[in-house]
Amino acid sequence: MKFIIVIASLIFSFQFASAVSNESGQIVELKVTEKGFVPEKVDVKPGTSVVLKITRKTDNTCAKQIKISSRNIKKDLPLDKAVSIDLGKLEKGDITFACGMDMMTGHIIVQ
Ligand SMILES: [Cu+2]
Repeated sequence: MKFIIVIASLIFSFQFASAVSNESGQIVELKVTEKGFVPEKVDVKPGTSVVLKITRKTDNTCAKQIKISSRNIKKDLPLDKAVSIDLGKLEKGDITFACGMDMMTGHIIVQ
């Protein structure tokens, strides 16, 4: 329920961003396929509020969890069901995400 409100308010702020404020937000969609996390690299601008939306599309993967060590986040990824992770406003740097065993990784590059 909380995620729905977050997403709804993000969509709302997108639509009115230019008129009301210069706050920027972005929903980053990731998929888990046989190749791993797709896309493997995501570029965002510093100061952007990011919500990750991850959908696992295959059972043929070890990435049935996503782990973001720098944020102490570990979440199960059910098949074909989008999981949202609100990362808040991102500062310059590199956020690494991985499967539960750190075998498959990807990056959010903030620059
Ligand atoms: Cu793994």
